[in-house]
Amino acid sequence: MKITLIGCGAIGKLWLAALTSQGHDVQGWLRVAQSDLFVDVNGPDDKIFRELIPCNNHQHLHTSELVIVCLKAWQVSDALLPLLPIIPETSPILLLHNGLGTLEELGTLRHPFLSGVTTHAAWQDNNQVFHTASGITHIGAVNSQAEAYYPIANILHEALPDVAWHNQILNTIWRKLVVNCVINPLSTEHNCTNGQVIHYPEQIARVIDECCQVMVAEGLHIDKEEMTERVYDIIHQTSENYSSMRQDVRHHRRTEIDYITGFLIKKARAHGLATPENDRLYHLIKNREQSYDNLRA
Ligand code: KPL
Repeated sequence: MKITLIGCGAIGKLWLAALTSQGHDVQGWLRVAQSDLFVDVNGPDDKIFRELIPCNNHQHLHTSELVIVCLKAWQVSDALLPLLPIIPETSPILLLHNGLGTLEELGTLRHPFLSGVTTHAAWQDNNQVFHTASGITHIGAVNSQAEAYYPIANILHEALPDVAWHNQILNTIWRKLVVNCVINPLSTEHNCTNGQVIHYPEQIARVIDECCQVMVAEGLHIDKEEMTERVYDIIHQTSENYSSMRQDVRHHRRTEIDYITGFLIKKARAHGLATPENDRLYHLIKNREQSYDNLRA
């Protein structure tokens, strides 16, 4: 299958390596165009992938049968909008990122759009990617044109298991949003690992309660107790990790707060709901971002 992968961070490179190994005709797509990229991925099973992958070929993009976008949420619309006229309108585009709100930024969706979340863990040091934990990638259609593309889940599963297809992917993504609304800002506020977030149970409960109210108002199915269990499970499973937001703030990078807590707050306002704890965390993270923006200015 001919595939273009936009965004070549740790998770993007994981997919580049896995799909190339599976025999697919894959190219990477970088913001600053380059003709190839050296991909060096070290798997959890000591499997090593080291290959030069072609990049930024317009003809390849124009004939790609699948486009995967592995960018931070705030990068998606700027990167994807100029490329949409080049991508065949029958080729599905899969967005894989934390948070929600990017689809709204893309306007009318002519292509089949899929969305997904992944629990694979990978980090990059000196251009070397370490795939530290295997996980599950949940994907599904977000517009009617994409509903027929469920066989993509099998193709992706053969390359980088597990991949699961969901008929109600928005519900799955919202559940991941709740996990991120809890762990990401709290681990950043308290400058701690995901595991140490457990020391703030009242804050956790307030964030979950507000998120569940918004989900109900959105007409989504949610059970608060089960959601709370899910959040604590992820805290335990990733207890040694630092959340992506805590890492972004530590490295003075823009965070995904607008697409996580910010998205939740926007939806809450539309339903006339108050979200005081999420508001507080949103402003706290925005102030942190502002403080290092000021340092740069
Ligand atoms: O998705 C994550 C993130 O850090 O962005 C969690 C689930 C919190 C794992 O670190």
